[in-house]
Amino acid sequence: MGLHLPERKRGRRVALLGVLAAGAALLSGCSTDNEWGRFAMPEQASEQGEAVLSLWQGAWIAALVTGVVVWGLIFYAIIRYRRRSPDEIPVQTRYNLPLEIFYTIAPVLMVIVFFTHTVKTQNEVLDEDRPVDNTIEVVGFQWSWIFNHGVGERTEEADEDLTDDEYVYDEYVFEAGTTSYIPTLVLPVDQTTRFNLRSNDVIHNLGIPGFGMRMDVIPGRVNHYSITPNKIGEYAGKCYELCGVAHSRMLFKVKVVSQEDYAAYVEDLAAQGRTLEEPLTGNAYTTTQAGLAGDDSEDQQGETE
Ligand SMILES: [Cu+2]
Repeated sequence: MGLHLPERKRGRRVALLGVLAAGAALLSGCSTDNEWGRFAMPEQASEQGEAVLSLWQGAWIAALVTGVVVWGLIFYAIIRYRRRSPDEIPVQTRYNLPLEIFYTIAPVLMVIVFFTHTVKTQNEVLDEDRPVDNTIEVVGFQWSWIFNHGVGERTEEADEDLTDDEYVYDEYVFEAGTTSYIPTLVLPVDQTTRFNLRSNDVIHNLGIPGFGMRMDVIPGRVNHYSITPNKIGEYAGKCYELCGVAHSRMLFKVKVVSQEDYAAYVEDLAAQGRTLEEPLTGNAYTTTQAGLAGDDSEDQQGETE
């Protein structure tokens, strides 16, 4: 080891104080009301999104404090130990056990802290025991979305091992998009809505930045997550998994409305005759509803598989 330590402790103390002051300034400027305080994450409109935002902010603050310490030490060493004469040879130091122990333990501690907070937030966001008020059967297909809102009697609770043909409501009303029509996902405020995610073709990903959530939509299995929106408003959503030539058109609008407006919306869909006993799936939709039957993308898909 060619390390040499500062000879005077005073300089180190000054550097440490500077780091603490910078950290304190950062923390005090951290608010969720502005983009800087959110570290560029969009404003969050759900309970789950707020948990994700806190993790994001904490991770940034920890990383910045670490960065300030490292940058501070680098510049301190550059200036304090610069070469002063052409023939100067620095003090040659071998081994520094306390320092070596420190820089082994410190990164391990950092990893433990990041890991613990990530797992904690993940468990909170993906909590299976949170009571579900509504279920929406989501189908991602090349290249849009279908949202089947469960209505009528709820026969059972969807469990963790949801299978592909298990539906908990006896009726569904649907909103469906096409590559040229962007569908709207309407959600009631302050209620927990569970998304059961299905795909008939390739992997898609249902993501809503305003809720801080996204999840893969994988053919042959049912992924799911729940969201409790807590702010009425309009948000954007899209497919986050490159899924084919019109992937970029897999957009959808998200509208969080009052519970009364949500009930009215669902009734309106029913009044339009968009009621089915089983949720509309991508295949049924592409062949019967959207007039995409002539689209040869399905055939190409079949050939490449
Ligand atoms: Cu997609």
